[in-house]
Amino acid sequence: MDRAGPRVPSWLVDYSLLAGVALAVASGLASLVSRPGDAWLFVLHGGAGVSLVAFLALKLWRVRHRVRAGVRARSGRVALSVVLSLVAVAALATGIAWVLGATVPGPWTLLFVHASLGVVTAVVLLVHLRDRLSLPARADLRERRAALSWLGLTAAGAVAYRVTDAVGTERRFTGSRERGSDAGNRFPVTAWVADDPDPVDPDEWTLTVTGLVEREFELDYGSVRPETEARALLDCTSGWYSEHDWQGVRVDELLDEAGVGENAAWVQFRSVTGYRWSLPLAEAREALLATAVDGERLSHGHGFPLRLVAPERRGFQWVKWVEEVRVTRRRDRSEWVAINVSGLGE
Ligand SMILES: Nc1nc2c(c(=O)[nH]1)N[C@H]1C(S)=C(S)[C@@H](COP(=O)(O)O)O[C@H]1N2
Ligand SMILES: [Mo]
Repeated sequence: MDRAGPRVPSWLVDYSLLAGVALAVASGLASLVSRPGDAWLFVLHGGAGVSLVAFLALKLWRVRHRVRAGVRARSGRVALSVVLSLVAVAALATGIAWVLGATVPGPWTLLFVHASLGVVTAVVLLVHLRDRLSLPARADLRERRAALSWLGLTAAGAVAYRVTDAVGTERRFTGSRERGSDAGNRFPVTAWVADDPDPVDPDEWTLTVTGLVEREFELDYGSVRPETEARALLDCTSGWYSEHDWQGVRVDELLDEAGVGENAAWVQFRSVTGYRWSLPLAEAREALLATAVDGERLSHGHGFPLRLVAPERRGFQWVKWVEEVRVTRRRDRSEWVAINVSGLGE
């Protein structure tokens, strides 16, 4: 085995890589549903990512001869390892580039590309791992110099993380950059996956309040009274945020008019497209169904005639083109599917 560089035994490098990828992927996925108290998730994610750079560099350096031999012998296992290295390096590079302020042309943000590569890395790693990880020999564990080298590598990762964080462009703790705040409808229009309905005709549209309520009712566009204003920040998981004054009707008022039933615990907001999301009852009461932003009527792209404003929730939960408010007893798990398939095949 090549012993150049830090004296960390190779099994410890492997376990560190495994732990780093597991942490990075878990914190990355969890960050998609993050709330304001979750800043630590992003620190963990960045720290795991940057530490991976050091361990991955060491590993690739040590296996370089084996890889070269494997490529010459056309080994399938080595081919998989090469693919794994490429996607892992690409995932790390796109993540760091995003923090440093880079962008890519095309329909996807660099942050989205990074997240996709991260998920692919985890999947390829699982395949790569079948028959590879071996348990460490006892003697290895007692080697003090190895432990110190390991700490050194990890610390180098932490320092590198602080540096990239400090030189990066201005971002929220979620990594998102500001776009079009306080400028009415002039902020990005985004679909979670494929939702792109035809404009909703306000003369044919109604809002229904239904489910576990005493008096189900239906409003037409003219009967929606946008008398409340709320300042709230929309933070899309694709990497931008925008803060506005939203005008609309408080969900609270609609629920009081309908009379919430005894076992009610959730309120679901359903789009004309089938896209839907629920908030716990108490939180839903505080939410707004907006007809306007910064005093401008909502544009079609932003959800006209009515969109949910769910402060402190990530953007994908701010359902657009809402036509139904449904009070329920249990969380509807199918909404996780609905957000991913609505609009597909249209
Ligand atoms: N019906 C519906 N609502 C939706 C989406 C969608 O695809 N369909 N996308 C969500 C996502 S991912 C975000 S970030 C915000 C974006 O709102 P905007 O397009 O007004 O900026 O809307 C959310 N509401
Ligand atoms: Mo989003």
